[in-house]
Amino acid sequence: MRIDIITVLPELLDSPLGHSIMKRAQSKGLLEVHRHNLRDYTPYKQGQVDDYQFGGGAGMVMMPEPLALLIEKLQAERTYDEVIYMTPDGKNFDQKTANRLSLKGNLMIICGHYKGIDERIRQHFVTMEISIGDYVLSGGELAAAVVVDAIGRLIPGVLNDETSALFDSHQDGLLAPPVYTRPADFRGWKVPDVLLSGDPKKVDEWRHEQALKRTEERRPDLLED
Ligand code: 6GU
Repeated sequence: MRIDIITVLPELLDSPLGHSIMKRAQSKGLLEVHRHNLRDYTPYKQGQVDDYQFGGGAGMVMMPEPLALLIEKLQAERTYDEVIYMTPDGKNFDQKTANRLSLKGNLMIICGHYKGIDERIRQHFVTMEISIGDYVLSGGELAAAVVVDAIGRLIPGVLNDETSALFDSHQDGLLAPPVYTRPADFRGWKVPDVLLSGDPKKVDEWRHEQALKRTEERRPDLLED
């Protein structure tokens, strides 16, 4: 999978995408992330990419011209399955969306700043708008990093058995059960006996019960559908 990210702050994406599973996905050649600095594509002086909003009011808006030039340059090079705009008024991102996007070949992600991007870019180029939750971030970059991480780890071959996504919270619509490691007795706090029983069927049953219990207690909304 190839992901092209349009941003005015490419450095903000270095660290989140440069370690651990995201690093491995890229060095294995299963994921390519290309960042493009919007300022390199502006026809305006001094790298200007934003301007005052028509109608007045506080806050700058990202101008359509630099975005259109960069989006069209990328679209001339390959076909994109989705052109995604990261915005707090987008559709809430969830595991189902991550699963679906992980099967795509080419994605473009546009990170907004300030008051956002000119509406005409959303109407004419963007095919999907994503929010990562009901709060406001300073820009779309950290949200884009979240989305790329969630998608990237699902690309076939990225995770091995040990890190398998199959038992993640949300993957089966339930929260994950509790986990324990050595020692079996830490300060008198004991690991549940069933996990030491060596009986895989009992362990599976216990984990499923615990997942259900956790979901009922913490996220009953997940059990509604
Ligand atoms: Cl995608 N962008 C920004 N700026 N804030 C957000 C968001 C995105 N998702 C939640 N808050």
